[in-house]
Amino acid sequence: MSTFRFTAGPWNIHDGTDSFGPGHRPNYPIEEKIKRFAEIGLDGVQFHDDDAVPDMNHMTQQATIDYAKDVKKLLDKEGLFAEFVATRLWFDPHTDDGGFTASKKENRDYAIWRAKRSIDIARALGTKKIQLWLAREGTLCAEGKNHVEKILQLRDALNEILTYGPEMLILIEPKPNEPIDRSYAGTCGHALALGAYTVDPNRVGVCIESAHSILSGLDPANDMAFALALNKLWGVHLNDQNGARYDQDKSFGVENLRQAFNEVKVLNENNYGDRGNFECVGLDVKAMRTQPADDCYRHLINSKKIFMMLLEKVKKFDYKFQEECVKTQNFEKLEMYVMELLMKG
Ligand code: XLS
Ligand code: MG
Repeated sequence: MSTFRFTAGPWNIHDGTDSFGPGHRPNYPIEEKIKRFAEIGLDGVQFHDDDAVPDMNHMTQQATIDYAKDVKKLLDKEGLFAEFVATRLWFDPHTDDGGFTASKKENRDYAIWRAKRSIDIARALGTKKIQLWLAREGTLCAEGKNHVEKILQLRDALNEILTYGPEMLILIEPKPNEPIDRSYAGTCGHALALGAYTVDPNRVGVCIESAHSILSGLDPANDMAFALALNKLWGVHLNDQNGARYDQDKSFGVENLRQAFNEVKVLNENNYGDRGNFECVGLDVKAMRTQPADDCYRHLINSKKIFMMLLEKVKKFDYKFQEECVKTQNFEKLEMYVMELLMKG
């Protein structure tokens, strides 16, 4: 039986900005978010490198480390831990055309520099997890890059990161599209295959995000199972998504309840969470644009609550009954049992 630790990132509380309009809620300082995260019952915080050290591009290595150490103090004060640091390679002009796979060498060098600084920040925050959502590693123009060469460059970048941080673990967070339309590591399988060809395959795993699997046309619970089978599920980003649309980051379970049930089920069955702060339940959710400012943590509160409610259902799951159904191949019966389990009080 797993003990689940819940985490979220500062970006999960935002002003409501989307591609078509500005936000209408205030932008709260990180100090306040950290305090509120603790109040609503989260256990840890996830960071982009520049969530922790906003001006890192213009700071010396030592100043970056010192700044991150102060953030660690904020966490300690609230009794929270840092789950991971994610290198943000999609904001800076150097990353317009990709990070590790940018066309220009100077931009690829910038990406590696950022990844190394992320490791410095992770050390100061007390985490060994570097998360890579490879946002712009891919192409907008199919003929714009030599894809074979780029995929090898991606592997070489992983090697540089593994070498700079010999104690660090890399979690690739696969996503098939957006902000680019063709990603180089779009699925769990791509991410793990890339990791297998690095200098230290044992230190490359995945973080599976529900919405990203759905965007790939895959079942998130199945993706989690695949990674669990190979001992590579080192993080999850739970949320929800209404089909193959733009990335929605909806509250966990609000669109695909049965799928969400199966995500909780596969995590629980495989004792995900038993490795302490290392295995967290990340809630990568965003509030709707319409959400009032005075209740803008509601999506996180709801997502955790839905997870816990589904966990109760998971614990009631009758494995004997399942076995009977499997024996007689009566999957109609099993399916109805699951529906009743979910729909009855
Ligand atoms: C975006 C990603 C992002 C990562 C962190 O689609 O989910 O939020 O989780 O870099
Ligand atoms: Mg995510």
